Amino acid sequence: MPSGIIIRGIAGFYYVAVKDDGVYECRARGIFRKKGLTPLTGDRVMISVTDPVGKKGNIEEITERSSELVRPAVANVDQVIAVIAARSPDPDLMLLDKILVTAEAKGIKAVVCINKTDLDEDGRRESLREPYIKAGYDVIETSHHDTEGFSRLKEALKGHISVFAGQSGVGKSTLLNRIMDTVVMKTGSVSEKIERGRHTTRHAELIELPDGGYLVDTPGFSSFELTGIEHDRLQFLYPEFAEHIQKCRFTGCSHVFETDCGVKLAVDEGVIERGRYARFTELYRVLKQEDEAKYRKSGRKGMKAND
Ligand SMILES: Nc1nc2c(ncn2[C@@H]2O[C@H](COP(=O)(O)OP(=O)(O)OP(=O)(O)O)[C@@H](O)[C@H]2O)c(=O)[nH]1
Ligand SMILES: [Mg+2]
Ligand SMILES: [Zn+2]
Repeated sequence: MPSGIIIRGIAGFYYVAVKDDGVYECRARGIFRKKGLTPLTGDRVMISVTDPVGKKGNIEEITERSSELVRPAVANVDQVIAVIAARSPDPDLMLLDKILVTAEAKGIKAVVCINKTDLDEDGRRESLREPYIKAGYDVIETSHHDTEGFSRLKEALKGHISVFAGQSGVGKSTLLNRIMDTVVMKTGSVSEKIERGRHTTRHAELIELPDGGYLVDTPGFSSFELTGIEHDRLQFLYPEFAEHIQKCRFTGCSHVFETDCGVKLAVDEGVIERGRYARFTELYRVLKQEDEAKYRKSGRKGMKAND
């Protein structure tokens, strides 16, 4: 039975790329629906061919997913490229951190890409870059004129299933088109997008890259909520906190309310960047409130202090 990967799903049809044999238009077997399982773009599947000439078939089996993203709805992504622009639009670092936290929570490698460096006249990219390098992320700087950063990006994409994520207008689709050397995705100026009131990029699709690997371009978002992450867990999704947590005086330290905190000390010493930490505390408070609301709803009382 041929195996392949779902590169696109539209209205109940799944397009399955089979190595050296092109793309099959497939239906999913009813058995998946009964199991409450919906095939996702990115799923590795086994298909039975019903029409070899017209390239049609049925999805018979879905291989267990290594990851599952909701926005975009894609399975088996193993790398998130979080794209920000040095300028136009101004970087939304809270959004960037939420993307990174989400990737960490799902065990997906994350890379930061600072695009539009050609617009960076006052060296802003340096202060953008530093906190994330300190945090242990690979940071790649690009612009549509640059070649060095662009080759680093292509190298980073090789062999992975990656997604581009980030604000609208940072240049994700422009980067993808340049990688593919053709217009795969529509691009547009920020003002055009606002005028039309919609994004240029729509449904999730795996684009097979010339050097191997797949890339999913996603429509930019202006807001993005962390879901399914408990406030206690947030600290573990900041890689740069790890070595300082053990220096906290109190067990179960939240690194927000306590004194003698290893994380706070590292912030004061400049080892952890203050902005990253400030956004952590902001996210922590939001998640804590949500968790407390959930507890109240489920009728459980008496959460411990700092819990
Ligand atoms: N100056 C400059 N402009 C760029 C660069 N890359 C892209 N642009 C422009 O930025 C605008 C937005 O680019 P897109 O590629 O559509 O941005 P996007 O991130 O795909 O946006 P969404 O699909 O809405 O999320 C376009 O007008 C591009 O020409 C760059 O490196 N430098
Ligand atoms: Mg786009
Ligand atoms: Zn602490």
